[in-house]
Amino acid sequence: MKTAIVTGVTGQDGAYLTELLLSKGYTVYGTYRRTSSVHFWRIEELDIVNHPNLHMVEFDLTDLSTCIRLLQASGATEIYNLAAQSFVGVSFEQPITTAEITGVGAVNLLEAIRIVNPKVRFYQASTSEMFGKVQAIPQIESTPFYPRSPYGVAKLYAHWMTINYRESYGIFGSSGILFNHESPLRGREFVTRKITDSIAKIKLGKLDVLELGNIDAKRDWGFAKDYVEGMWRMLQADQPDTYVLATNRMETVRDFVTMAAKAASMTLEFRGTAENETAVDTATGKTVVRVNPRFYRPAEVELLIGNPEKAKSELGWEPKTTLEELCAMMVAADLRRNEIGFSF
Ligand code: NDP
Ligand code: GDR
Repeated sequence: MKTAIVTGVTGQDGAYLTELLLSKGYTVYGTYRRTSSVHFWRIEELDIVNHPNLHMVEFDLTDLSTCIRLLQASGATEIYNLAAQSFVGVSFEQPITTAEITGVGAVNLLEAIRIVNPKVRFYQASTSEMFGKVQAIPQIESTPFYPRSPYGVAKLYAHWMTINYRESYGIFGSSGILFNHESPLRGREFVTRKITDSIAKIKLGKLDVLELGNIDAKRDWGFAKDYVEGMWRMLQADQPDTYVLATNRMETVRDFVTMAAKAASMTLEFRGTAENETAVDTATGKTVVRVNPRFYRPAEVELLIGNPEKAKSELGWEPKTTLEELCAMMVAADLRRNEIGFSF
């Protein structure tokens, strides 16, 4: 039976990937950061926190010695590097921390592999944010990069270092350029979950207004559980490579708000433009959504849409969940949580 390291097991993808690997019989070393309060809610929700084959280990990606010792102690043959400062908005406020974790952190793991066991297979969580100011529609593996945030720049460094270690040392380093993927386990700072959680609160009378930034932004949103399957497939392939995982469909943030409201049996009417735009609940006449420029970013990625044809033909990977299904699943989960006062 195989052993894998999943960095960032407390995050959305870490939780789903660990669930998948455990179901395949893997032993998993899931890494988390020491914090003053425990934050295992995702692996608790998936009911895997006490799984006998899951070993939770304290770890920080910025500490090379920890990376080396983790590789030595675990005997893992696969590493999925999902740990990152992953919030684009925060990366403008904390560019150096973001570079250290999201950029250099990946190289700590690559160095550990080079030192301890160059046969270990490595997955790097790259991102559509590397395309940034897009140079082609839809984006594919060969589309030129143009990152628009400190996060995107840090991820691009880690992406190229993964390719460089592949070419320089023959390390099996694969990079998944994943477009936005969401789920009921998404952090509430990201726009889809912010919307589904807020719509649930508005529906239950616990919130008056949802404030958002650029609702004209367009994204290609898929379901995280579908995407972790693609990560695993990349490390089972014969050769390391780079793959786009996406749905090839894009919608605006405004469309996602409308969809979430519909899933909560609400109909919204948008009025005004730009920073004066609002949405009214047609049943009550109340304003329930408002644009607040406070949430605008210094530089924005206006649109992203990916073509996952290469992953389909070479890995047999395809997204299975529609955006409507995903949105309804998230709204249902947030209605349930808010009814019982769940606050993560
Ligand atoms: P999350 O933000 O939910 O999870 C990030 C994880 O990284 C958390 O477990 C976090 O731990 C951990 N982490 C942060 N800093 C460190 C550190 N210094 N040392 C060790 N662990 C650390 O992200 P997602 O699950 O959504 O994404 C997983 C990966 O995929 C990330 O690298 C992200 O950038 C990338 N990605 C995500 C996409 C998406 O749409 N979700 C799309 C493309 C790429 P803690 O809980 O302690 O903060
Ligand atoms: P993103 O996701 O930046 O694409 O990064 P996010 O959900 O934060 O933003 C998506 C788009 O929505 C716009 N937006 C808002 N965003 C947030 N968070 N809050 C708001 O109130 C709001 N209003 C409008 C944003 O400006 C943006 O255009 C995510 C992360 O998971 C990254 O780690 C990952 O690499 C990329 O997806 C692919």
